[in-house]
Amino acid sequence: MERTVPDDFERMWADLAPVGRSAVSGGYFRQPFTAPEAELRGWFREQCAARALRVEEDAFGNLVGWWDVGSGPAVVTGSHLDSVLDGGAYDGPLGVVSALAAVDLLRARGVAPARPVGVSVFVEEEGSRFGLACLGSRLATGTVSWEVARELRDGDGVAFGDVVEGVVAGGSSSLLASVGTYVELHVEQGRDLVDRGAAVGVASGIWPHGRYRFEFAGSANHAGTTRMEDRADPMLTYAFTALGANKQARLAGERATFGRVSVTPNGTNAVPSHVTAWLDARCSTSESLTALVDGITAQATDRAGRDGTSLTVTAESVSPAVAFDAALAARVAADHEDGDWPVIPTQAGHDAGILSAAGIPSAMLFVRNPTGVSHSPAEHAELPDCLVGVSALADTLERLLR
Ligand code: HGY
Ligand code: MN
Ligand code: MN
Repeated sequence: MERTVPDDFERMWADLAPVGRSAVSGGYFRQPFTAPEAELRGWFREQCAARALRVEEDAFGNLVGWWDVGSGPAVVTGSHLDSVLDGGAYDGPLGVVSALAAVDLLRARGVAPARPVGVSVFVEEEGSRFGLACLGSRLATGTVSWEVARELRDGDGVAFGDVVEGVVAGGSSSLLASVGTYVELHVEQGRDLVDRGAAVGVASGIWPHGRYRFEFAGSANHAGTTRMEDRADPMLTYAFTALGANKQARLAGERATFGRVSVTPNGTNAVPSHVTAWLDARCSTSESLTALVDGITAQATDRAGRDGTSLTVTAESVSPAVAFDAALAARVAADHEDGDWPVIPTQAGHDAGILSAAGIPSAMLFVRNPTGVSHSPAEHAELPDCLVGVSALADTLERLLR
């Protein structure tokens, strides 16, 4: 039976729908090197085999399915298959499924690429298990070293190095050596395209952003017998800090979030001894990011002084602003039947940003998200928009492969 492109997209989407899905929330738990993620990687290999794409895996588990045609620098497109904890279906997989469907569409159009084409899957884009976002692409570009990455630990203390070495031998990567241009299609994580009435858009750049570990230390004590004035309660310092961060970000027109917290000993009837919380901060400029994090830290330190607690702040990762190749973005966005596609910035991090910063000309396509909700089970894109995205990606590849 001949498979049509919409059919293939829907079939692939249906293949992925149950993998790693929580029966409770309907969200996805697809952390790297867990069973659901392994199933997705197996599925990707099958899809490549069905299309006669040669699969190459690097030492870190990053995958590229190669369509070995033409010569010279390759055009690679793809995204990631891992999710945040209780994430949506689209963040990552939409880019991988669309890339496979776009290869089908190019072949159906009879396009003979002048250059090799690759479909990529990068590992641990979300940093939901080992803490560092875009870990696979950082390793593949040499942005982070194996020596640093192998020591990153998940919540159970398992080291990335041990997990990866269980899958493939750790080491270096030459996966991207032949890549001339990278294109990542992604569900939009805001409502810009909704507001503009456009099904697809092109990325101009990524806001600078970072993850910061705030460790508050106090004194454990009895919740009943310890007088309120005798406590050194790190929970209070943390609570004040979370409220202060929100207020400072709102006043500055920037973004600050405490979305993860760990309490020791985490007992109902004890004043805690330690609270560790992670700040995710994102700003329009590097200067404003530094100012915001400094401001939040100063306010928290002052409060710790008054609470009799102490605070240590560690920047776990800071990603500078990404300005995607403007000429490439313009080339991708211009002169379509429906006019020019909008070129818009994003506050979300992406592997394409890592590759761009590493000197690989990169572009991103966004597909409209009706509510803008992302990193949540409610994340969504309508099927007709997804199919417009596949066709937009195929058009983009055609332009780049000429
Ligand atoms: O967190 C982020 O911005 C991304 O989705 N990894
Ligand atoms: Mn994400
Ligand atoms: Mn993503």
